[in-house]
Amino acid sequence: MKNKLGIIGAPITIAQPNMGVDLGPDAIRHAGLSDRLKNLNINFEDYGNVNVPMKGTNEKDPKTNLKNLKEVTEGNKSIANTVSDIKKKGEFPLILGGDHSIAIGSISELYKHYENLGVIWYDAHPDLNTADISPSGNIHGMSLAASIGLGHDDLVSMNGSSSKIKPENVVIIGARSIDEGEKKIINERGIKVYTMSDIEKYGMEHVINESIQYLKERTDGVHLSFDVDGIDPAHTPGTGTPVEGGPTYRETRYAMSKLHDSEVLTSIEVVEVNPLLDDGNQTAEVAVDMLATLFGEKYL
Ligand code: EXY
Ligand code: MN
Ligand code: MN
Ligand code: MN
Repeated sequence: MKNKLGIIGAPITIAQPNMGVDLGPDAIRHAGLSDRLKNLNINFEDYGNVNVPMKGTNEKDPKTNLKNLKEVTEGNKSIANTVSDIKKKGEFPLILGGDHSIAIGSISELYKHYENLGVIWYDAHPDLNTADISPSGNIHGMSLAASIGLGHDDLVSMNGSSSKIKPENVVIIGARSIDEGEKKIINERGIKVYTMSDIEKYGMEHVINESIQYLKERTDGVHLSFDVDGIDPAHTPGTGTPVEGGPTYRETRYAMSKLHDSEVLTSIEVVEVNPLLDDGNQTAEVAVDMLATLFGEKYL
């Protein structure tokens, strides 16, 4: 990897209802991220955790059908500002979540640095809900929608214009829990989705190679938004919305190794690690294995 890695923790927790996902950044650090990076001779600086609002409720605001909109928006603006500082230093952003709403803040800054920023969304869920179709009002299920310009204006127009990521520059991998409204958006907007059934049918090698090729042809940067619930919960049980029947640890690590070798990635975030729901610190340890692989660690 050419440039220095700039690491931040983004401990937003109130875009989803479980206690504990704010501990995700420190669980990942505790799982030995820095030692693995040092062993890879990666030059990095860890800037600690962004200060974000922690207090929220599990109540939907009847006016917006959203939970904690003001606080989630405020927290994501701080994340966007911190990502901007990292980009100004010419460093490679690595953002440790926190729930998946942090992608609203990270992408609202990252897109400014590219003509056509691509996004790989490794996740059991597409996170394409908006306030009027969401079954929960949890904003962590709306972060990709906001990034392609769909949803509440506070989320969509955060930190700049409303059209940040073009739908055709998105690839979702591992989806296996898709709400009706999200299916409609995927079809209407022509978003490329490899569901778990596609992975079973074609194999992970085909899926990741095709995804890399697809994005190489149409983008000048690629952001990896990695939700640990994208992996089968047998390997990453410490997360708030696990969905059975996901890609294995090995399939995922293989995909990460191909992403490393392709050198297409220009930023990475890892989200939804919740140590309070975990078996020991297993989920953060798996996240660190995936990050080490993304930065060049080889394995048998
Ligand atoms: N689709 C469901 C919702 O919108 O509430 C569940 C979303 C889970 C989102 C996690 C971050 O991936
Ligand atoms: Mn390398
Ligand atoms: Mn997600
Ligand atoms: Mn998910």
